[in-house]
Amino acid sequence: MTATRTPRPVGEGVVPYPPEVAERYRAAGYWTGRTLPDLLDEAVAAHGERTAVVGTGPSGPQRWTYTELDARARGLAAGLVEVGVAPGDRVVVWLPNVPEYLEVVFALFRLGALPVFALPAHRASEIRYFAEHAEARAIVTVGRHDRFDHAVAAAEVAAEVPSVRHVLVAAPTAAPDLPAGALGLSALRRPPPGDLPGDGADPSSVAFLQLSGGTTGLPKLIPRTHDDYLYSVRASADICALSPETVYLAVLPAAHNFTMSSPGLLGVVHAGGTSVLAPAPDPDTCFGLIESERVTMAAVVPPLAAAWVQAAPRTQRDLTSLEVLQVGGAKCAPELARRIEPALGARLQQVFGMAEGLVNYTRLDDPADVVLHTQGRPISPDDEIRVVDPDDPDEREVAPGEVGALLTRGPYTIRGYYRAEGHNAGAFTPDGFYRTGDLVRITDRGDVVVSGRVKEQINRGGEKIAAEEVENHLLAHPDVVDAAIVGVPDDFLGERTHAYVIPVADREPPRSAALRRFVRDRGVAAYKVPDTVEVVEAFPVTGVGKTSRRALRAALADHWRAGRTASD
Ligand code: OOB
Repeated sequence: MTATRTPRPVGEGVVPYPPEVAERYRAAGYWTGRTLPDLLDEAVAAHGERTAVVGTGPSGPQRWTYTELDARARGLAAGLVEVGVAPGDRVVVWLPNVPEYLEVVFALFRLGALPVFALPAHRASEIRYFAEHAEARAIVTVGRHDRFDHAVAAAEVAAEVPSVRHVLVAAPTAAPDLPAGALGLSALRRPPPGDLPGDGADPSSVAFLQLSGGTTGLPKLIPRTHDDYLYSVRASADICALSPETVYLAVLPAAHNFTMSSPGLLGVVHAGGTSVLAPAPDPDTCFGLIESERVTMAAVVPPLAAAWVQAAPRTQRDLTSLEVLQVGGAKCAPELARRIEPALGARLQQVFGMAEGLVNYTRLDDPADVVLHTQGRPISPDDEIRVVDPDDPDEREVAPGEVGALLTRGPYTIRGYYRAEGHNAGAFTPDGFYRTGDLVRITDRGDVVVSGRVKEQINRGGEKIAAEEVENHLLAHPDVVDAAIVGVPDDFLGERTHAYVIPVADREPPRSAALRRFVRDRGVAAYKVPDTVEVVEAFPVTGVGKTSRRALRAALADHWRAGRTASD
């Protein structure tokens, strides 16, 4: 590992809520002055002997009560302190859905370190960027998972990023097969101590950095405070009627905002229920867990909901415990929405949220029409919503019920991305509204209907892809002079990616398979590799492209559609 230097404190890159606004949120009772470690303390006090988490980790199946989870988190926190992880340090958490995820995250909260959340699908290029941007002290990951050795990739990143001192691996206790310099988590577990440095954390401070889908070349990090996040967790748990009887199946990656807090794993901790971590999202795995753990609630993206609906009639598994299926992350088509309850015997709840803050839910007692055709309404009476004309430089509001761009501000929506001053100037209005990039209309009842997007992002079945990021990877190829990524309709995913690539003149043009492999080999998440690549001599549209990338992408998307219609 290269020489380390002292990372700057996290607060430096954070846009705070204006003091008078913060005061208002406190006075309204949204911000209660509690912290994420307090959340676990409260669960231990009220529900200590209830099962907190069930799942299969590197050391096999696990089932921990709240008391056990807390003891493990405290013990691990003590070990982390010993190796030098200190309050304020950032730690990249790159874990699949294993029970150790909750142990690690609460250990970091306990010692006042900040998780930087990564998705299991991320690869070295994303992890390197998060570690660099957050000046992370450590990376916590697993060994081989999903045919990929995360620990080896993490060790490579650690060798390149000066701030990173440790690679910590949730590995089998008996046979930890670790790259040089990495430490197994089991070697760090100590008897749980009493006090830990994070126990007295400032509730208005940043608790962790969450990941954004991204609209530009590099993904942004989202600083969330204890106060704002816990408000969204408590209010979500209430809206979704969580109780100690709730058994929540975490199907999507645990670190995603949907799985973590809508109401997700943390909502379950608040309610004293049980979280079951699904090792894979397929119907076989999940139906088996629904039956064996008597799961009452799960959260999925639309393509998974469709796969479950399709598999349900043939399953031998008993799914009768499932009461609610949350669907979100991408638009749930009404045709799919209608099939959920008949196929799965569970009520549908639509969730339209974003890691930056705002989350909307259809309510459990909403009429069928609202649940099928809208994405629900915001959590908080103080979520401010403006629907504005996307083409109006003054961002004037559209007439009630008309489609426009959604701007929002509220008690759990950030005021700026982390260390992103330039980007923030465009992503937020001067008075602190977040420009979501979503096109919506608001119904008479006040429910939100998502109808499209103005941001340069592709929503591939809930996985967000910034066109520019993928274009930059293609442009790194020596035989490529230009590239444009567009989203094209896909029956299963809603949308998939298509790349138009212009090769260097007078050379053998690269093949599409080779270009896809090139992007993958640069160490990016597989979902970002273009689904199809078309090598073209020039962009097959004229009169655009010189003005803006945005106009070019739009014209190319039209061109793709026109080609389909002509040949169908
Ligand atoms: C969730 O969070 P992110 O940060 O991965 O993505 C946010 C974006 C939204 O701005 C919107 O473009 C899209 O994902 N989106 C939806 C949607 N839910 C999210 N578009 C249409 N319909 C929906 N129901 O995706 C997320 C965070 C918390 C809870 C749920 C989802």
